[in-house]
Amino acid sequence: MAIERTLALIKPDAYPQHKDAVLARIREAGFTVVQEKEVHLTREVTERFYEEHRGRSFYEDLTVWISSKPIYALVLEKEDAVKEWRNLLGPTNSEKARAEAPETIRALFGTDGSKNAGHGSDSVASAEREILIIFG
Ligand code: YYY
Ligand code: MG
Repeated sequence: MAIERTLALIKPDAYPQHKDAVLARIREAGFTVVQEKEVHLTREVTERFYEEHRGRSFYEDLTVWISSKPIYALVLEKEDAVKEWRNLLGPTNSEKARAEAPETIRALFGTDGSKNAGHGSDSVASAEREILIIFG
């Protein structure tokens, strides 16, 4: 395992109201916060961010929603950060998370199968791409 960086987003259903709770979990898990900021993404940037999902049934709703209001973005660093952050988030579907992983961020703060409180990069390569989009 190696020291990695990953991109975390606190999505509109969890930001700002659950920011402090999410940050507490990030600290408890031993991540270093390398960069952080509130950001209101444009629709265009959001579409680029999620371009792997272009054409899927949920793409429109997802990109409209993420660009609808400010969110909170963080670059997290830790050994095995990509996998560790996704483990903290839990399953993509918040209902599934509540059933299978009730202590996870999506279980606690997510809304449903689409609105799920947080984002985590799925690989080191994705993390590099996503960090560049959000932080330049
Ligand atoms: O990486 P992760 O966020 O866990 O899931 P993705 O498969 O990359 O999907 C991105 C985003 O899209 C997900 O967080 C919620 C939403 N979504 C959805 O609304 N409906 C689906 N069937 C799958 C994903
Ligand atoms: Mg993904």
